[in-house]
Amino acid sequence: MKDQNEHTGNDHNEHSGLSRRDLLGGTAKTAIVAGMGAVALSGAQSVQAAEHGQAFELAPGELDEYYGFWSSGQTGEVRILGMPSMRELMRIPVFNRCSATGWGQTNESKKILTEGLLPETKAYLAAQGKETYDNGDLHHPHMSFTDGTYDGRYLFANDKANTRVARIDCKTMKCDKIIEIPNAHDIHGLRPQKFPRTGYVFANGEHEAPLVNDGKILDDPSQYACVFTAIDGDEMKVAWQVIVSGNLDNCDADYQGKYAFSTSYNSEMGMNLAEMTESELDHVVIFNIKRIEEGVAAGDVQMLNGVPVIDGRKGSKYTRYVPIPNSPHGCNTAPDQKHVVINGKLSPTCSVIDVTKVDALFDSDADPRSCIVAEPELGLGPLHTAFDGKGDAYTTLFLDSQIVKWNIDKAIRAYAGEDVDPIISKVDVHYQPGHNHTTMGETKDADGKWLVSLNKFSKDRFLNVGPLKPENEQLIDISTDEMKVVHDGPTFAEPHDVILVKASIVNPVNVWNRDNPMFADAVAQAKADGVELEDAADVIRDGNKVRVYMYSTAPTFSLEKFTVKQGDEVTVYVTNIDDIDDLTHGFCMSNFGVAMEVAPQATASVTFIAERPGVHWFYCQWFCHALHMEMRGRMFVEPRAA
Ligand code: RUQ
Ligand code: CUA
Repeated sequence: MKDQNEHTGNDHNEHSGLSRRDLLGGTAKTAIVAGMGAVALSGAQSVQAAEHGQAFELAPGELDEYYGFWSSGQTGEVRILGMPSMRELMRIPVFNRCSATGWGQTNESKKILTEGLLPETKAYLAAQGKETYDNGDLHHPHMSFTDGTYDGRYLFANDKANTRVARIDCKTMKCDKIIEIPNAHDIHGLRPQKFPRTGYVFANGEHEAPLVNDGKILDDPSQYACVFTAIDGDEMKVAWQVIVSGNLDNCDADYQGKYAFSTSYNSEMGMNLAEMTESELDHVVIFNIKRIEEGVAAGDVQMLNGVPVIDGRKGSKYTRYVPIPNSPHGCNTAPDQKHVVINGKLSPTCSVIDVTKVDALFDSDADPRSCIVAEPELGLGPLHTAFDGKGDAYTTLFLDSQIVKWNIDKAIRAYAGEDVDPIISKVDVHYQPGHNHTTMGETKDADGKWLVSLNKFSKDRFLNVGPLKPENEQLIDISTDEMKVVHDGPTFAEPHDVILVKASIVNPVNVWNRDNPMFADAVAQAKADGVELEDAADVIRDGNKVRVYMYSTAPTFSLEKFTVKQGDEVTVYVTNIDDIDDLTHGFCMSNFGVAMEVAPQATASVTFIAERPGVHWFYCQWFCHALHMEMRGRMFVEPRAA
């Protein structure tokens, strides 16, 4: 780890000599100029910025050019930001519990949160008096692909905390499926297949554990395994799994539909820090998708928890292990459809795999390292790499708090012995970047306009809000060789990863389609009860179960009161018959801990035990009308006979 400072000092930094405040001043001017055109210029620097910079601030009412789909790490949700303005547009609850929408409480969301859980997980949760988990750790949101670019159908995301994978329907921007992955532990890296389409969603189990984890093995790591999973993204079912040597961190797929790649930072299968970082080399596992499919079809599997599992450990015909310097992390396929960049983390290098050289690893006994065509030294702590579609790569340097821009072709020539420097420029970010992402950067349509750096620390960058600081995501103009940080965006835990998708690809609906499977159970129950949901004002008693059906239309509920008995299990179904854009109602049963969103043309339902006698107001909790306060009604709970 000698010469790392060669490129990490100020020699590549255009801003050297300026303080952070000076930089901010310049940034603010750039923003004003970019937003207003060439008026009110206040110095040479601003003129230049106006000529060369791209506008990122939008005037009121203007729409963004891209959707940004953000993960939120341990918050467990997905956030939608407009890009490049970086205005937060929406939050999509996924693995978390949401007070506003009732996610985790409505019957519709509970079905999604529980139906994909394994039987032993349900039993564990039942012992806690719970039906599902309340937390998740959502790292990697990625959109479905067709022919190497985003297709606007779905977003997929992992839950590292509780080993789940979720899908979001991009028509409604709601989570529509969650499955728990058997045999694996703590899903981390997740990527959809890019070609011919998604297809498979690849998911890495990060933490190794005994393959049959029944409490008989602790201190025999030779019986520990990590499992790679291919999920059928259309069905949201596990298609097959592969046991690997070492652990699994991040992954990506190629543009040919032949291979998937996963980094392993613990090839040693160490159980503590010293053991995990012991060897000089870890590896990338390359999965041969066709061979694995053939192996599964031929029955070369063991069935574990109903899933065909292939043995892909070292020496197997299904995988290859490419040695990579100590503890690689990010794994990013370039839009040139040919190169995969493996980020060094503990090594100051990135290793570039040429996918056209991978066939030889499987078809002959070629040296696994023969697919590596470049290994540029970039700086300290390379974690993730983004691309501009013009042959350049942008790698986050966690320890240096910088982004380094480098040229893939030059790195390949330097590796071959030519005297060229692949590094184009570096820019300081604030501070300690993890992921970064460019506009359309993980597709073949990368357009090289914007880069977002997701920084784990903000330190002194914002007003102090106490010991827990926000994180900081920065917008960087990459339309010229000199990268320019143009905006700081503080966020709550944790802006882990993001994708930036051209707005024209994403076409959500404005109101729910009444056929949406989200509330199909409610529709079926109403039918069985002889109730017309869109015209309902009914109370159906079924033993001690009571089903209350009402519709909402601003500013009234169709029932102004209803009566139940103490101890009844009450389910309230609300159908919002308003079909105007943006006319969401809510249903909140006060002092019952019950609240939910009911968007236009949706049905939502919630179940509770009416254990409190007396009069209880329910009210609309979404400001919908001038008479929104008046949008309320009463539930009367008759006391149990003494
Ligand atoms: S990993 S900071 Cu969870 Cu995305 Cu690299
Ligand atoms: Cu309906 Cu407020």
